[in-house]
Amino acid sequence: MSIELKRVEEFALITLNRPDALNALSFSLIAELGRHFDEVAKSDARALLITGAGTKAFCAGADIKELTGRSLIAQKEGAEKGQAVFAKLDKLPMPSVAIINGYAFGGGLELALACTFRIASKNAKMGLPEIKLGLIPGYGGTQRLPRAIGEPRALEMIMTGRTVDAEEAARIGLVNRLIDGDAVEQGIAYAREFTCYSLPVLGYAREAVKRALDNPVGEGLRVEANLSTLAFQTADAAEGMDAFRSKRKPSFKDN
Ligand code: CO8
Repeated sequence: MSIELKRVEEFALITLNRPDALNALSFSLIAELGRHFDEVAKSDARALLITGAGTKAFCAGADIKELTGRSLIAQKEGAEKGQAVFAKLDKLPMPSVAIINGYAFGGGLELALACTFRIASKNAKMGLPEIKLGLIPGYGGTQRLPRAIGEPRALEMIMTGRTVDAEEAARIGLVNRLIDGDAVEQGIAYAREFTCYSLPVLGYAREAVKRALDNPVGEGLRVEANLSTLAFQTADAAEGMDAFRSKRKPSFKDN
């Protein structure tokens, strides 16, 4: 039972590897995940891919067996720790992709929602079933799900706890794309569609779009003006525009 971090070509790959419990996240696994995110942040990986071991589950959520018999304070600290670990994904210098290769429930879907993108195999099933346990999501689901799919659909998923299959997830924008075949290979192919561009400029795009959902539009537009001006100052912008004028392929250097 562990979380594996390895390098696959130009990517960091995290595999949640606890198949006997459908890759459920115990508190110690969440802490381990946080340490791996810190390591990835320092690496030169062009994107982080996260998937689950086996073909049955991405992650079936928080480890339910650990959730009982805890004091109110411990419970709140547990939620805050999980939220802080998942929030590290936003701060990574590179984008992240959740490859949802089976069940993604509760904290598992919340982990996927914290990634920049989500792709899912056709057998994937997703939901926030906490309500069936007498709970509500605690690792960011109430905040990130409405941002991804809108308030009415998010409220329905959270208040009914119902399971959404892969096709519906793609239709409502819960996942970006459905994949077929080897999940990691598909994840790599998906990531290469954007990691061929300048990493810092991709970072400005992520930051600007993130602010769109957190700020009033006027403030968001100011952020966009500042970040797009920063993008203009990069050597990669000079290269991209020169390549266009010279009718050649740009060669971005991440600076
Ligand atoms: N936690 C612990 N063990 C789990 C979990 C889980 N979330 N999910 C599955 N397992 C275990 C099962 O207990 C079982 O173990 P065993 O063989 O020892 O009995 C094994 O994994 C296989 O599971 P099933 O036999 O149930 O497999 P099925 O294919 O029949 O069903 C399901 C798969 C539908 C995914 C089913 O396992 C299920 O409903 N799991 C629970 C899903 C769920 O409710 N997830 C939400 C958990 S709560 C949460 O994530 C809250 C996050 C915020 C918390 C903040 C707190 C601090």
